[in-house]
Amino acid sequence: MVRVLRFLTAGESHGPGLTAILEGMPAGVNVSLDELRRELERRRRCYGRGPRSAIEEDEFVVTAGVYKGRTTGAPIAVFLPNKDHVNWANRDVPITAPRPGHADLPGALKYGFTDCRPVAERASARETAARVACAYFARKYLDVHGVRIVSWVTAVGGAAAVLPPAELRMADETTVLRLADAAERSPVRCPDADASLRIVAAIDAARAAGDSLGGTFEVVALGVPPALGSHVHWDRRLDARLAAAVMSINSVKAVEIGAGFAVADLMGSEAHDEMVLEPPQVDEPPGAAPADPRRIRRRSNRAGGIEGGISNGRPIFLRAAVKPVPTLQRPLSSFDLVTGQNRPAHRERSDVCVVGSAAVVAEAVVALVIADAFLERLGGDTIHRG
Ligand code: EPS
Repeated sequence: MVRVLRFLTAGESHGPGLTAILEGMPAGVNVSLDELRRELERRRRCYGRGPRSAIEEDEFVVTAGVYKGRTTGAPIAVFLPNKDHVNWANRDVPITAPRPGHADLPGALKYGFTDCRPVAERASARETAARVACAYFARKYLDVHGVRIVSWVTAVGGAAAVLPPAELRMADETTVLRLADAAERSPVRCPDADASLRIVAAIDAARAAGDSLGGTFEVVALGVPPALGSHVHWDRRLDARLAAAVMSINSVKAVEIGAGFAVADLMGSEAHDEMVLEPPQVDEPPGAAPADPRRIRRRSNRAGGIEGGISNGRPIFLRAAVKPVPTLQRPLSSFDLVTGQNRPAHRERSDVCVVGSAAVVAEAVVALVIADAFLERLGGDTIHRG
């Protein structure tokens, strides 16, 4: 289906830079370049990233769609130059031994390359900086509607955080905000301080061993009203759109919504979120709808805020799993596309763990999907009505 809010990104990891275009933003949303810089910084700074993150400062220029600090309704364009480009301009290192787990081999087979470099350059998670830039504008639009999207890391390489029960993380706003705040202070985006230390140690050990680590994270969107998305067609379902968006993040291999896989082991009576209609307020006008959403109370949120592909007014809760980065300093076995000989996979500078950054990118893509669903419902020339 045609989306109201669309975005495109272009650019290679070591090329001149990334270009992002966001089309469909309403006019009148206040934006700030400092806030956009901070959003990019949140993605970049997680412990476990490679030496590249010290080179790239994620400088950017907004070249269209913003006038005097407000969106104009026209496409927004952002260019993020790659600082490392100058260091790579004269370096042309082919990748002929594909890395297991990377796009190298399937990309080379698909496009008929024996050098996987063009595949690797575009498959690189550097591209996610452009998505975070687009999402900044979507988040500012969602701010107007009181929606807040947060994330935290739950485990890396088996080092798991001790967190409040999932039932609370899925449903209780105070718990969610407390975890989100704590994650912001952790070098690895983990709200459990003790687990943060264990994760840092695990990352150091993996780096020393020439290995890499994956993990899991959770994303919560607070303040999402009922009625976004739709049950009427598969591609309008909000859960399907969110799952696809999160699955599209480099290295993500699994996405759960609400209780996710755990529902498979539950009885129907345990899996769903019972509802109670509270009595009307005394000042409610006569004839108010019997199912006024403000009167509906749920005892739990195992549905993760979505039933039938439609938001139900409860927090939207997602969980995702990230695989370990496929570029290993102690490479796995592979073969050479040019010589046809078996040999270790290509090795080059890379990250050891990207779970924390992936969580920030997940916030971004969730914001883009929810903003799109809002605009679909409300229309979107301008945020100012009348
Ligand atoms: C990436 C490999 C690393 C990451 C890069 C994504 O870059 P390099 O190969 O230059 O060391 O740092 O991510 C970024 C530069 C970024 O901004 O996120 C990869 O192969 O996916």
